[in-house]
Amino acid sequence: MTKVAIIGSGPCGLSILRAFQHAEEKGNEIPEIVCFEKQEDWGGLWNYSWRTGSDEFGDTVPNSMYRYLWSNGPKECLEFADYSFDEHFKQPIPSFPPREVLYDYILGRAKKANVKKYIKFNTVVSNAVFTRNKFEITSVNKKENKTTKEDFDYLVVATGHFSVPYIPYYEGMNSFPGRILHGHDFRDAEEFRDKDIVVLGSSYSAEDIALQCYKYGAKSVTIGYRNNPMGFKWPKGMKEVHYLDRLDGKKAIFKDGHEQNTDAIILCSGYLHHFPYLEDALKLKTGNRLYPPQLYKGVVWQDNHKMMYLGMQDQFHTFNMFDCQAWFARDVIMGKIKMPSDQDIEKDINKWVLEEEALEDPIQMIDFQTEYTKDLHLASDYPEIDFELIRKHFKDWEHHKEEDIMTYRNNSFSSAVTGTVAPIHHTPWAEAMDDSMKTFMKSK
Ligand code: FAD
Ligand code: NA7
Repeated sequence: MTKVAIIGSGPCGLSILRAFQHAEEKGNEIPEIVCFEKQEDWGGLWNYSWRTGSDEFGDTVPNSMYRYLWSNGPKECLEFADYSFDEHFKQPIPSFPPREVLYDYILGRAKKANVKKYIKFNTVVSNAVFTRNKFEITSVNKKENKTTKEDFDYLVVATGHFSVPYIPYYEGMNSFPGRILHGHDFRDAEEFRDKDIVVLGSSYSAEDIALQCYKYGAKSVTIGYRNNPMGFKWPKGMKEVHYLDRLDGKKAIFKDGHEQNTDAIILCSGYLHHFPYLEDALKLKTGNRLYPPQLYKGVVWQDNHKMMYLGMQDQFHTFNMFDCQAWFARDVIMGKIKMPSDQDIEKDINKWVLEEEALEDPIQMIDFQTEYTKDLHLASDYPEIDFELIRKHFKDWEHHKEEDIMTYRNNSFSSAVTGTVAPIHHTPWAEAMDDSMKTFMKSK
């Protein structure tokens, strides 16, 4: 029987487990599946942990999410086509839920599909090579400290790419008298109450961590961008300046001459696509971009069609795009989708990469990733979902953020799966200090 190894049981790993179960539900015989998960539980980044650095077994902690994290896009843009928010929560809920609520939703589908039986928890893949036409996977059961080698016919890499921080160096860091951390290790904004902080970066982490610190009482928040400022209308107490030049004692000195005394520096300088367990011939080497090269349809490894990567793109679309990728990967593995010639694969990849490289602004990026997702959606039996409505929602969301970065999360969107219009949350985001599911679900 064909054997498939899946590495990771975050949203992407769970998508492909559900994809296989969906095929089985429809009467198809599915391959033998083993999903390796290094954490104790499933859900990937959404499975919050207070830990940073390494865990009790000496393994690196993958978690990058923090307390008080609320969805940074409308939930209607990421809804599963086969498992709506209405089905899960049995009542309409607002458009921007906190992490715990989305975690519950992700797990709801996985539980319904009964896919936990495929997952080996606390088991880290330490090596993967392709030899004798098989993937030889070495894994370590961390609890038992036991190493196992097993052969598989297919390999699906679903280990995410927001877990290994990129940490730049600036002059003066060694003698800085405060705390320096990367967003990956940021857990609780309360730590920075009444403090002056500097945040470096100009993407989603910089935006949200800066806002978190402001919301939970930081004295001042100074954001240093490298190339382009985010340019939002920041509230009083927050400002955006150009790039850090150096630190001098407590003083952060920026390229535009601006100086700011600071208690802490939070590096929101992005993450590395880091696959230390993969042999070189299988390893995707890319930065965070919307169309990493060498992946046919953003999924199948160009040099070995028995290997798939899920979720390796920079992300506007998330869960339902992961699903479209997972359904596609499943059908390649089950022989329902035939791979074209090497030449056609090369042509297809180049077409997307060239288009991606010409993108100039977020609106074009949203269009690009929507087209990509729609293209994949057509290729499989992933259920009906209105990606045109999702495209529109993403653009409205961008405009809401430009209008007011403090209030964009108070807006309501409609479901591309059920049509349900989200209620407005009982408390505006800027005043909602309690991110628990219990408080969020209260209607008043
Ligand atoms: P992950 O969620 O990272 O899961 C990967 C899994 O692989 C983990 O469980 C990990 O333990 C496991 N793993 C890794 N290496 C190994 C190994 N060698 N062996 C075994 N197991 C391994 N998306 C949204 O849609 N909305 C948001 O609001 C949002 N906020 C975000 C905030 C932050 C701070 C970050 C970092 C990301 C955010 N994202 C958000 C994007 C997020 O990447 C996706 O939602 C999603 O978690 C990606 O799923 P994944 O399965 O690809 O990766
Ligand atoms: P991103 O989106 O990959 O962005 C990385 C940011 O880091 C980006 O603004 C970069 O600036 C900046 N960067 C990179 N190197 C440096 C240095 N040396 N100094 C200062 N700034 C630097 O990662 P995020 O963590 O923001 O987002 C990842 C996910 O988390 C995302 O999906 C969200 O949903 C949450 P540049 O723009 O290149 O000038």
